[in-house]
Amino acid sequence: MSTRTAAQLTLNPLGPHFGAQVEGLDLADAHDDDLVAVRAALTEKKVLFFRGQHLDDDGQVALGRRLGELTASHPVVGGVDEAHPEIYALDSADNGFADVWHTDVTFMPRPPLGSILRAVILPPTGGDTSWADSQLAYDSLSSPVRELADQLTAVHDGNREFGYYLAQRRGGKGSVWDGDVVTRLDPVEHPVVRVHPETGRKGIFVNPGFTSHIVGVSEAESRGILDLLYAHLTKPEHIIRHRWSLGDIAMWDNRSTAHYANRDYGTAHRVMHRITLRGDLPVGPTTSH
Ligand SMILES: O=C(O)CCC(=O)C(=O)O
Ligand SMILES: [Fe+2]
Repeated sequence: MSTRTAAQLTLNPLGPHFGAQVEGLDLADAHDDDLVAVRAALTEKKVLFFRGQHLDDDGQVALGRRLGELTASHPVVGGVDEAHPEIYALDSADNGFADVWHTDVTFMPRPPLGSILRAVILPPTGGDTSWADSQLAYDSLSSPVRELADQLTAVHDGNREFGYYLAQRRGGKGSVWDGDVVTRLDPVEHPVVRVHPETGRKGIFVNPGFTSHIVGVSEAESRGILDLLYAHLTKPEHIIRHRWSLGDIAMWDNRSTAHYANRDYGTAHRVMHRITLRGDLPVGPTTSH
């Protein structure tokens, strides 16, 4: 059953807990009120889909600017072209894959608040993207494990995925991120459980893409704890999966989700364009200010 919010957005839920398709909204021609409602729905539903859209690169950037402050395309990967330094292209012909569960850019002190992804070229079959609800996953852990996770801090390290790119393709000079040119990917620490800055809900905030280890425990303990959290985060009950069509836009709250793009389309070509909204410093249950 679809529901109408105050600002007249029609949301079709994609599962019992999270994910919704927004019906009847042309993102290229949305009113300010509609976008306020989209922003609220994003926090509540965590992943939103808009079908049959007509956005090009300029339109995607313009939409992003109306929803928040855009970051550079990526801390170390350049924009899709000179005119669009905000657009991160994932192109299968240029090794652009995301077939590891991750939350975007958690290897920086301030990971993006959210991401907006547009299908540009799609394979005939395959290439679905899945999202996991990290708050639902946290809530369904047993309470002793929640209490353990609440106290932990993890290191996130972008060198594993992007160190080579910064050195080889950017000559050691990355993008401007939070006001500084990125020249090194120093590992950063984040709480293992993130308290959502808008709702106060807690979610698992480690991911196999970028988290290297847990602070203050043995290597074996770190591996065991992370494996437990990853297996739990990615249980089918915590996931929605999207089969892409051209014209689709996906938007996700990067503070409460992780995602994965299937690499199951052989040598077919797949290109996606992403922009990201600037986020804040992750806060944990025990973070003191
Ligand atoms: O290619 C996709 O579907 C998702 C890629 C990805 O991880 C991203 O855009 O952040
Ligand atoms: Fe991603």
